[in-house]
Amino acid sequence: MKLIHSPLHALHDGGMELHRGELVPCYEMPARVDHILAAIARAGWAVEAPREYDDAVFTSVHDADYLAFLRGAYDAWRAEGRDGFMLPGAFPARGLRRDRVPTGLHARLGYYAFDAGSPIVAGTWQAARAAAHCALTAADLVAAGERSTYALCRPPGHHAGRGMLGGYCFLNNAALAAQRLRDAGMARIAVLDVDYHHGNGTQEIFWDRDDVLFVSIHGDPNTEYPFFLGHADERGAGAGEGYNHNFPLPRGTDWAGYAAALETALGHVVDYAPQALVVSLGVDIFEGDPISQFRLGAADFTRLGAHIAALELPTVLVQEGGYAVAEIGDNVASVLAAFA
Ligand code: Q9C
Ligand code: ZN
Repeated sequence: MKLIHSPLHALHDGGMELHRGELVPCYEMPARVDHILAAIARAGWAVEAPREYDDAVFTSVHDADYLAFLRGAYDAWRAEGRDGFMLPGAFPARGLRRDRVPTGLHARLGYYAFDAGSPIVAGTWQAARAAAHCALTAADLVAAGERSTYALCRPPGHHAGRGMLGGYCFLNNAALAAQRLRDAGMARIAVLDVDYHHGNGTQEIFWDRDDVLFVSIHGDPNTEYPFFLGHADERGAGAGEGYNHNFPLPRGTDWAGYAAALETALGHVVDYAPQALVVSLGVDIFEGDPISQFRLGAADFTRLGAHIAALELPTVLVQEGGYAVAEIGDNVASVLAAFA
């Protein structure tokens, strides 16, 4: 299996996030990657650099105006004499207009963001771009015949929608990988999202399509982030109806509860008979995760990897969340071991 990593991730070091009403240091920090790389080295696996892509490739899943905002946001912030990190404070919620993009920078930040937990800093665009390049490279390798690849993406991506950032995510790495596999001629792609948080961005992007199946197991959005998407009755629309499957599970779910949902979820993937699988691999389902509430132990990641690998599909694994920094490397490596 090939593993793709870019050191440019470190250019995104967010500072503070608003977490449950309190400003706290970002959980999504560069050290996460250091621990994953250390575990990869202990396993004796090599990492390689991503290929370069033109920014136009991002329009395959994102809106052009959103990309332009993201690319220029921090320069505009500097032009206003500011430094540090950018966080929004007001959003176009119900009753407010979303049919026009405001002109002011702070107004546009709120327009394109959906939470105050995803700071933009000077290097955010470059880091997000490099993460997306890792996912695209991992997809290109699988399209060229590689059985499985892993993209060590940071910042993560699955909360980013067509025109929306949030949940530490700016560019949707998994969606870009899935679309890349489609563009390489594979007719049907399945995305399996095992991150603790519902992959609202990926669901939105493929909502009305039958050529990309989205299956997600996650904390119940009644109480868990991102709160406003991820319920079981969300099945897709138009041509995409029946090609979206959500498995919200209660806080405290352990391997037994998780495995039951996983079996049904994997059944949907098998029934779809995809040419390739993209896995949004969040390891924040770990019992020690500081912002999540499932109870999977370290050994359960070996089981998770074995169940997914048993599909025997060409597979692109894309790193998403995981905030128990000391354990994140071992938990990721335990999943990858089934593919390596
Ligand atoms: N103000 C991923 O695991 N925390 N993202 C709440 C809201 C957001 C997690 C902040 C958690 C996002 C990729
Ligand atoms: Zn998550």
